[in-house]
Amino acid sequence: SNFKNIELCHISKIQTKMSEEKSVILVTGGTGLVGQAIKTVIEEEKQQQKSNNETWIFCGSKEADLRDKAQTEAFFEKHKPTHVIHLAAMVGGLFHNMAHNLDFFRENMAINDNVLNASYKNNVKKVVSCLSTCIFPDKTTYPIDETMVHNGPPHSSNYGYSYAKRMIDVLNRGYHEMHGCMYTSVIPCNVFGPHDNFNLESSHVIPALIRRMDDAMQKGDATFTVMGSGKPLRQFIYSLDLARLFVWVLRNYNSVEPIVLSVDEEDEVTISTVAEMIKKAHNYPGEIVYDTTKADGQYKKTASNHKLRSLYKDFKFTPFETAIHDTVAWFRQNRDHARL
Ligand code: NAP
Ligand code: GFB
Repeated sequence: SNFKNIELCHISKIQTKMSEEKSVILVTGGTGLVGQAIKTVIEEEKQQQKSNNETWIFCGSKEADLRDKAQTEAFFEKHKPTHVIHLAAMVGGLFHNMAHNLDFFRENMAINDNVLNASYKNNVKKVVSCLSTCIFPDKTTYPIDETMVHNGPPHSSNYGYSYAKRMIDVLNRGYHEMHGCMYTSVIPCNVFGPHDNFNLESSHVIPALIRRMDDAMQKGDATFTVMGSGKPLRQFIYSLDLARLFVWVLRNYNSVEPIVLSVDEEDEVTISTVAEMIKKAHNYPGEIVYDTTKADGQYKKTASNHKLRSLYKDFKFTPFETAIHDTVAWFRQNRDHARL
């Protein structure tokens, strides 16, 4: 209980502090699924006149290729952010990771080292970076929690991405210990929503199923193939819910220790359940079949959100079926300029 008191009193002090001073918040990876959701949430705040003296900058690789140290430093010197939400990464689903583990490791190692070093050199007050529940040890007890990040090797399918992400936590500790920096990280479960990546080679399961079922509807296919057995279990968070939690972490959470941002353990669903929900949302008349020659990946990676719930008690997640419906609707309305 005294942990909570210390954290909460610390939280309230920081909250008033940030809102009084002028802040420039840089969102790296601002053009992606999570970045665009944060943009939507911030724009909603501005409409409700909750806007305080915060300037938000959302950048993608066109503004600066963050794998390149010189471009990263020039970009930070130009914008002089006081706070950074660091999302930029090479990101992909199971099959993309399996095919490119070395690239996932090298690209993300370069991006992460450049962004945190440029933040330090520009006296950024706080950086919130992004890990993932898929980077935890493959052999583990459940539920997984924040203390278990380094307790053993990750699943073989995405070791490149996983080790690069774990090094963010190592860098955060190093900058905090050596220079007193407030660099922290969040650990989301699987994310989905508008502006997702719907490309068939690199996408995650939900955007892949949404896009492929829309193709099947247009072609009038009598069957639809889900890869793998459909048995693996996942927790899915709607991107707009994650965005609200990210903004809360930026303004209120001040510990170097990572914090899991996930739906509850009991909200875990099978891939089959997801496929059936997407079928319902598309109103697809055909039959779902499973191609078990394709990999299942990790069977489960059940994470506990107990720490989040103890610090942010009344947060309400969007019901999963509603979020799926809204994402299918968004895709069908925006297919012609979505990332295919
Ligand atoms: P995304 O939609 O693929 O967006 C990736 C973002 O990173 C884009 O804005 C992209 O810019 C930018 N980026 C990639 N390479 C870059 C480079 N070399 N230089 C500068 N920017 C670069 O990914 P996302 O799903 O929003 O992921 C955001 C964060 O959440 C990532 O750190 C990811 O690891 C984490 N995460 C995602 C999930 C999930 O299920 N999606 C789950 C857990 C954690 P361009 O648009 O210019 O390419
Ligand atoms: O989202 P996903 O690709 O990645 O989900 P992970 C993979 C699961 O969905 C496997 C099944 O069980 C697949 O067999 N699946 C069914 C499909 N049909 C499809 C399809 O058309 N496309 C895809 N992609 N999957 C990732 C990590 O694991 O989790 C990444 O590899 C990342 O590093 C991400 O962190 C959050 O959830 O298995």
